[in-house]
Amino acid sequence: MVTTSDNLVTQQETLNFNLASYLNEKKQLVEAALDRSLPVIRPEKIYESMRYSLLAGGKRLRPTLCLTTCEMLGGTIEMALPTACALEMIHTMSLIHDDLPAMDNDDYRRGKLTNHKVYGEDIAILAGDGLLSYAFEYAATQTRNVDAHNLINVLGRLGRTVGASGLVGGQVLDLESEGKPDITVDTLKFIHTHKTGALLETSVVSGAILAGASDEDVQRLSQYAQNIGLAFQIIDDILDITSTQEELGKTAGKDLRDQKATYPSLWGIEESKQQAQKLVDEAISQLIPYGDRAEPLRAIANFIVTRKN
Ligand code: GRG
Repeated sequence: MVTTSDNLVTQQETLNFNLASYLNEKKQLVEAALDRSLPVIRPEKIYESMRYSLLAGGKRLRPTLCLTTCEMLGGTIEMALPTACALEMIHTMSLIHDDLPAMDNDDYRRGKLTNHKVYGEDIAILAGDGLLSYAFEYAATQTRNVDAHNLINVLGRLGRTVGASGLVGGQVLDLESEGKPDITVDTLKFIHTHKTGALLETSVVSGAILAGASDEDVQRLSQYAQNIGLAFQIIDDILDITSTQEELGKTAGKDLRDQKATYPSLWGIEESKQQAQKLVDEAISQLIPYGDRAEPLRAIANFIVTRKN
């Protein structure tokens, strides 16, 4: 499978900031923390199943956004790492459940067989449940040197993000929209701001809150994140059409097969690319007050539209 950022070095050289090595460094940090976070104990099968998906790779974009934002605002990695891991646990559980036969029904994820293909549907459902509850336990018990009010704020936002007003709500509307390729752009936007955008937004905003950000900063960075969240999904829809299974690590061409309305099906590929670029430009404009310190968030926004998987 193509790794996160192989195609970025040339582009980022112009900015004198090497995003590829920045992303790799953060990814390694997060993967080591995730590995430590979840030892195998009795009953082994459930822990093995949780670890199978949690340590299966992926870009680790959500934890990276959390760490990067926290550092940009003067916080430390240590302050944000437990929440960064929790975000990845939640993201991974949503992928496990999304891949189930009752949902999107996919056999491959992150270049490997999906969790239910290896462990069975019963254990896959429970692995998702286990990761979801552990995410909250882990962030609540492992966070250090953060004001308690700020941590509670983050935990509350995480809850809202996964529930019916976030991922669950977006997924329900997505399921209801299957086989209806004529849904409106408004409905599509609702699905994706909830299913995909909400967790990306919470990743950025939680990093800010852990660092003790002002309301104004939270507002501004939330705007940045909403824009990159939608751009991320538009590009995801395009990649589903233009990439191979090998590049994506999951089945390609699924949206067409499942008769799903997507941004390219409503707008065409070129217009979709332009809209994604517009959203990224808008996101980057929110970072002006942070000057050079925002270079990683700027580069990540650009990466969203140039990524290949
Ligand atoms: C959250 C309680 C709870 C239930 C889950 C199944 C479900 C409800 C929601 C679906 C959420 C979902 C799978 C959204 C898709 C988001 C998306 C674009 C995933 C791909 O993200 P990448 O490209 O993946 O960052 P990697 O593998 O790189 O981490």
